[in-house]
Amino acid sequence: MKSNDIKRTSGNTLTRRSFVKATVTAAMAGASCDLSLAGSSLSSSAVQFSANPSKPNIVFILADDLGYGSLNSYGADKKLIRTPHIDRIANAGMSFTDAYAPASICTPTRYSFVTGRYTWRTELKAGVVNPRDPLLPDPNRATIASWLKERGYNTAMIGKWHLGYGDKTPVNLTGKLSPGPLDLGFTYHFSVPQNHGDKWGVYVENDRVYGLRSERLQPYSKTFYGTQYVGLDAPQRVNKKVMGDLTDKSVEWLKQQSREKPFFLYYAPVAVHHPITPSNKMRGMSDAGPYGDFIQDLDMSVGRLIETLEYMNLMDNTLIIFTSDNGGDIPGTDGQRPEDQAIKLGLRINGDLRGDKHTIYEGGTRIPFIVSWPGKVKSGTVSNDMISIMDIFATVCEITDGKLPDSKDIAPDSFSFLPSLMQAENKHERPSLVTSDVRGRQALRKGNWKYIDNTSGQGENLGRPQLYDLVKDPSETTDMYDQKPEIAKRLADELDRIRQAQATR
Ligand SMILES: [Ca+2]
Repeated sequence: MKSNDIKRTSGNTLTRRSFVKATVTAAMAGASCDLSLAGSSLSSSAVQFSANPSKPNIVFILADDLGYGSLNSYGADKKLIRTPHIDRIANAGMSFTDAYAPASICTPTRYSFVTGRYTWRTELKAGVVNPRDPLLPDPNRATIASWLKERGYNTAMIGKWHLGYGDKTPVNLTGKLSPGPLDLGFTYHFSVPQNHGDKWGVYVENDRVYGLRSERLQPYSKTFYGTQYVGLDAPQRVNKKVMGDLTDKSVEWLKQQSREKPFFLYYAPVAVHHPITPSNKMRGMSDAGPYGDFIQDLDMSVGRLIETLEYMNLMDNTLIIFTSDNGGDIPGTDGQRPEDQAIKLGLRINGDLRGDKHTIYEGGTRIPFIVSWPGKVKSGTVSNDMISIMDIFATVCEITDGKLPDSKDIAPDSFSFLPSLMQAENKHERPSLVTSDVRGRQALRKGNWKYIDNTSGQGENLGRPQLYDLVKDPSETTDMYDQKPEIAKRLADELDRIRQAQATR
């Protein structure tokens, strides 16, 4: 990392430097800049930029359960896994050290991305949308897709959805799956409806099960999760081919785009969520077992999207964001799972962070977050600014309109990080951020501090609150709650205020 990348960031960054160094910078330092993406000019301030709204193409890639330490550019050992395509985006753009998923599980992160709103403001206070639950986002609420569609974008959601379909429980799987993504502003949709290996066992295209032949249901064998497949009369997904299928669909959709009309692709690959099913092509290619192979499948998919954009000469006007919906999963039950094998081989799935998917600790919610935008975002840079996946909506609003929406009903909890991308002098950073876990327990990060409330989404007491200094103690080893009661109180009060409010931006 270049020293000026540290200096330009604010206040407490020097104290964070050692932690950053251990992760993001390790791979950055050795990065070459022989990239067609590289080379850029900088706007001196966000204000200047905001006066010139633009409509870049936007490709948002949301990996599933990819941990903070699972890319070479975030410190993963190249002797174990290789992620050249994702690293290439990092080398060409900006990597964030302090980016967060809104929650340590799938659905809340995906809801917050689409709406720019905390999921716990809805009826879903904990857990995820189940396979036959209705659509979680309200079609009357603006989404990032409806926002962009109104501004002339072609919009597509391809990949894992996990936000439900229809308006009743249980949803009729053989009927019209509406309301759904098409009612939220996406003009094309092709999905794994719930999870990799889910009991639907099929794909959804737009508002129907893909290739549905009849209403016949013939349940058969068991999924990875132990439940029976529904047995829909439609082409069944083959797990090790799903990454390839979703990428094929994305490439196909990109090939229909042109320079005449901007586009927004929300691509949600199923890797590296269990079941761990690397493709035949990637099997055995990593040195971290099948889990490493599956990470490399993810990388290969990203490479295919980049290649397509390049062949179509669309790269120069395309903003790419790559991140993960929550931290890596460390099952740790019998030690036989591919994730466990990868850890035994030396892969530090979540880097130095404590905890994993489902938990309230940093390993559950802090995620790799990389943005490239040729000519706008300076290549090979690192930012320590605290941002959230939930902030993409407001950032996109500022890019397209030069300002945030007047109505706080739109993206109510979303803060634009465009000033961070532009390395602006006067940044309006988000003041604090709430994260949550599988049980709906919440934490508030503010500056160096993280307060864990330890009340579940249903109001159940899960233990006493905790307090960590994430700068001095990024691995959350020492609870400071007793030593710093006044800080704990201040953060607890702020968390209460955020819960009571309808919007925070
Ligand atoms: Ca996930």
